Amino acid sequence: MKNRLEDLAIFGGIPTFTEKVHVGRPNIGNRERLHELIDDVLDRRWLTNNGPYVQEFERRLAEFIGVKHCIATCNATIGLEILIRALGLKGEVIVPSFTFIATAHALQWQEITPVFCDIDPKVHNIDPERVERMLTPRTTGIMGVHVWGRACDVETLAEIAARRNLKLLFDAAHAFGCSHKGKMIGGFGEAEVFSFHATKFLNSFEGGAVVTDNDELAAKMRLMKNFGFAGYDNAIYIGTNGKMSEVSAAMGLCGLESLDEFVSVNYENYKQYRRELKGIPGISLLSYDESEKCNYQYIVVEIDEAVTQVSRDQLKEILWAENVLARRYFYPGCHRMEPYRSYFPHAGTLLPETEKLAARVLVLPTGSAVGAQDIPKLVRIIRTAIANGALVSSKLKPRGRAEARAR
Ligand code: T4K
Repeated sequence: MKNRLEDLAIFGGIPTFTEKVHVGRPNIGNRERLHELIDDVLDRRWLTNNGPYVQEFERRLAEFIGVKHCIATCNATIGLEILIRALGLKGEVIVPSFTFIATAHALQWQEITPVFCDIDPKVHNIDPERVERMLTPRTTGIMGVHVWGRACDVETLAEIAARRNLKLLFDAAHAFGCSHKGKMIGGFGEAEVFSFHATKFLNSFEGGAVVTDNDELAAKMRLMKNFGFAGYDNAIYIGTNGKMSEVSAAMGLCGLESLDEFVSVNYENYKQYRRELKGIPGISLLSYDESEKCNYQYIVVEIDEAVTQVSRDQLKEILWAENVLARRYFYPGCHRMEPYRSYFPHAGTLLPETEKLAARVLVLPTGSAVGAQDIPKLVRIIRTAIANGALVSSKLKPRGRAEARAR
């Protein structure tokens, strides 16, 4: 345990962890079961194109979420693109900037302008009160993102969408296994999109799914994910290749069997972080509503530099030196990345809460690759750095300037 400043690796101490500790280390279920399923796939010689495991995965997901239709895709980004196209969105769509870049890119890829709306800083999600201010005659939809698996204010967004005749959809990439007022996320808006990327709570290596209760929309998306083919030799829509492979579905099915275990590991880690972080001035841990179903996949802390005196970026550097690869999701905000920063150079003036949060937030490692013994060691690094905040900051600042000069 590191109690003294000189013990910190950034000041010459030995790194706490010999191997890198990642945010987003994949949850891997029962390997033997996975090998069995993969053997089946190979024996069947049916590797993709709506194979039996994809169909089973879709059935199980729809049942789990309580929706009529689930369309598995090769990843969530393509799932979003297909949904956006199938809904006929055009012109402008309101989205938060505090999200992974894929949310905005899925729109821009189809030449639809993502109009970035600020967030409610208490919940990190799109602020419905600000949505209305961003609407123009070109607006065709609102895309909420359930950041960290915590639901958006779906009721208010639905009310605005209905009143203004807009389509409402959700990027639920983080929210598989989470509920809102007792109803599973996946059942809100016109449709929702999950990600089963390796780093997600449930993974299928790469993968995603669009879920909806709308029969017509579902039928359209099924065609669109398979080039628009309505049968042999007959494409009836413009389509793309959004198919999930059988091996991915096998991984997803395997993960579903271990879901309770994944939640319980994440929940225990979350509680342990909460205990360990308690009382560190200027550090607040994002909390989950335990009366809802939650995947506890993200351990998110906010750093109030006025109190800690160490900035979020300095803390990140300190942790990286200890081999803890904490991440600044979603710094700097989509509006500060290309092409959006060139298109809308002043967008930040309308996104004050996004900008503040993007400068404060740090995501810490969790999941089944993080052991109970790791968390106290990791938090001790933070505690030691902040206990000596002013000194740490002054020691790191000149280094920052020297590095900047070297660049
Ligand atoms: N919407 C939202 C709100 C999202 O967060 C995302 C994806 C999407 C849409 C799009 O979903 P997909 O199209 O990907 O299905 C990572 C993930 O790649 C990305 O899926 C995820 N969000 C985002 C939040 O995180 P990066 O660029 O940070 O990935 P990377 O390569 O830096 O990996 C993150 C950490 O995970 C690293 O420390 C290494 C570790 N890792 C990663 C992989 C792939 C592993 O330990 N093993 C692995 O196999 O985006």
